[in-house]
Amino acid sequence: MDILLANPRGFCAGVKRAILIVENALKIYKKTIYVKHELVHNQYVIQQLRKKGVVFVEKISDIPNNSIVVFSAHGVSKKTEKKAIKKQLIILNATCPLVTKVHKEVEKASKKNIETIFIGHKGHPEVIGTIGQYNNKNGKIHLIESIEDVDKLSIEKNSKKLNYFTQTTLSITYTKAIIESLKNKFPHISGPKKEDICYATTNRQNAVIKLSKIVDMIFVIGSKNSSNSNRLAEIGEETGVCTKQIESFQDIQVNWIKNIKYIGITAGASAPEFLVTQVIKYLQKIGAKKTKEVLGTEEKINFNIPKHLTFLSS
Ligand code: 2E4
Ligand code: SF4
Repeated sequence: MDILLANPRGFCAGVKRAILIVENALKIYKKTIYVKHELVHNQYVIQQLRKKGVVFVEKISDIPNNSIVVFSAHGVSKKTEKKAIKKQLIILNATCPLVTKVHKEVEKASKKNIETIFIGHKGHPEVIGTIGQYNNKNGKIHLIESIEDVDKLSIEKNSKKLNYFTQTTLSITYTKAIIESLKNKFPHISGPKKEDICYATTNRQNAVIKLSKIVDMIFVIGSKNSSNSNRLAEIGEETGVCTKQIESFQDIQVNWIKNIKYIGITAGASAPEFLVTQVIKYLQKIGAKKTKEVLGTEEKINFNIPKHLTFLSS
């Protein structure tokens, strides 16, 4: 058996930035750092930060007044931000800049009273945060998840203008199909030039598709609540190659890989590289021979962290 590694895989610029914000905040403030929601959707990242004293909460009301709060990479609604301000919390915003970009677009539509359609997964924190930028009693924002939802959509009859935006981690192919059906039903709808799906999501999905052409099985390393990891597993499966989503090497069952000659590995944007290394080591222990990277789009994107948190990082 040989191992083929998807490239790019694993941490994206938004995740690296979020983790650096929390790590530097720990060093600078030397106080408990509270994080609203899991900073990123990976249980190993969360475990490591917990060990360093970080406290994760789901509600702002669970944080003592005047404490330090970090907003997770998925972003928060205006309401949540207001609650944090009211409690006089010091806010460190680890929302990915590419999520913030969508927030600003939705906010603009809200201010202009433009009825808006948001494509995303119900209940996901990014979706709650982004929809929560639409703060207008006269306008409306509709959440849709599928083509069937487009069929069911009813828009105000006198709505001359209509916008759409999307979650950053959706499936490229399926989202294109939803947008096409939106455009068929509402020819006057307008949205971003490209969907709001980010560069990292796009590159990781393309890398899995490339991998699927040369392997007999794919491992996607990523937690079950990670939308972008779930999409990678779905896309792998859609190519017809048996795909297993795993948290770590411990989830691997030897009988899965009995007759496998080429095994592909990728990791979601929130999955640390040490989990990939562990899987490789485990597979080598049970007989894997060569390991090779399958190169896709090179990534050079890097996001700065807020200036007051930078002096520690070189
Ligand atoms: C924010 C936006 O959104 P997803 O569930 O994929 O988040 P995860 O934490 O797994 O990945 C990082 C991230 C954060 C992706 N997009
Ligand atoms: Fe930002 Fe994209 Fe990474 Fe999400 S997957 S944190 S939008 S770079």
